[in-house]
Amino acid sequence: MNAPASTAGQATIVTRLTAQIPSAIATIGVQGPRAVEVVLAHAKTRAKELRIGRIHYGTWRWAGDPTVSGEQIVLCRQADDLVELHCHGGNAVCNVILGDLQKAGCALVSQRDWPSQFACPIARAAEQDLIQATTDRAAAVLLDQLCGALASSIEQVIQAVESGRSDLAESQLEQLDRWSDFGLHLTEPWQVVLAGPPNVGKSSLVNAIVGSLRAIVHHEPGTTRDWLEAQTAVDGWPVALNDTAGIRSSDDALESEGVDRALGRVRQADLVVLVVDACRGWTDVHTNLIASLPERQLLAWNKSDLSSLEPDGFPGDWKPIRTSTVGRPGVTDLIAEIGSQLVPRSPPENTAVPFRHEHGQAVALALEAIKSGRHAEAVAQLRMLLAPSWSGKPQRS
Ligand SMILES: Nc1nc2c(ncn2[C@@H]2O[C@H](COP(=O)(O)OP(=O)(O)OP(=O)(O)O)[C@@H](O)[C@H]2O)c(=O)[nH]1
Ligand SMILES: [Mg+2]
Repeated sequence: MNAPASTAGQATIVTRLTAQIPSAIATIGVQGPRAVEVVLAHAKTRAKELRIGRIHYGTWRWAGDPTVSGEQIVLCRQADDLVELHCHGGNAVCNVILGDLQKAGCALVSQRDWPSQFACPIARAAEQDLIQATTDRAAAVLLDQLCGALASSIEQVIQAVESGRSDLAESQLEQLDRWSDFGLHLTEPWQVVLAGPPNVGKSSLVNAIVGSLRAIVHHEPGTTRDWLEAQTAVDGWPVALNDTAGIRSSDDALESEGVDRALGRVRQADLVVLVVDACRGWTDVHTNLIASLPERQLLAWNKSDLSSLEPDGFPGDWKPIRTSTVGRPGVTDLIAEIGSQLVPRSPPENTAVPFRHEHGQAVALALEAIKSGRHAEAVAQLRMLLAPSWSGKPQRS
């Protein structure tokens, strides 16, 4: 029978504090009146008690079979009612330990519901997003927000409005607004899509950029059927590279579905790399694709090892990048160009960056209000971002 979740009316809660992805090490937090008791019921350590601030090495005995030699763990009691448990970071290991703690009566909560030491909702959000950050550069920007860059900038805007300096407030808000799109991509990678006719080398380029044989490459046109996403980093920023089916009309229902999906990816992309086979040159497929391209677009003149002809025959003012996946010439240039299109200017240290939809939305609404002279409304929008009880939804008045 499960033990009661609390001896004092308060639940003992458990969560995985590190990202929910396979990693070398994971940290599990247990907090509440029974935290020490439930951990010690499974943890085998030399110590008879867990002293606050001391590190204890031990093993975790599985509830399923206590005779199986357990998982190595490190325990650290942070407070009377808070224990951190460090273990190997595979999902299977974490899930077993979390399951054992639930069976012992702990309530499993999400990271969002884990008590934070920060009262400011912006710092709390940054703390949560920092856990999910997949690159050092994204983490550094989120750490700046955790340390108060965005919150203090919002306070400055409020001060400027309240002291009658609405011009200053407007320019500060415009400055913040410029980083809103960038900020969203710190945890939601930029979507880069490679598109073009069959056999031009889209899958080969994806593999060359990510540095592994992620996508199937074959000399037969029509190899890639569904789209495929590969997570990577470009210039230190998180990017999802999307390989797509070669675009052509086909009687094959499966291939047509793949083409429709490819066009869907193109329409949703942050940046599209249009791929041309240097031996075949620009085609009608490329011309037809132009109307669906987002603002950010690049032209890869691929298989340049097979043709020495200068790129030609395309409309507009494209600046094609000659690439070859044989020996990779040009691939480095393509990666650099993707990086500079996505993030033309990196934020200097301590830049205030709205990093959640609700931040960007509140900044945009406050800017709109300031521009129309509705100063009180602008202040209300911004104050909501700083209110400890804020639910995360800006209100339009
Ligand atoms: N010589 C040369 N061959 C290339 C290059 N890039 C791709 N290839 C070859 O071209 C063929 C097609 O490559 P893929 O990467 O499968 O082309 P794709 O555009 O993904 O093709 P679909 O999936 O059919 O749309 C394969 O035989 C590749 O080895 C290149 O830069 N140079
Ligand atoms: Mg392919």
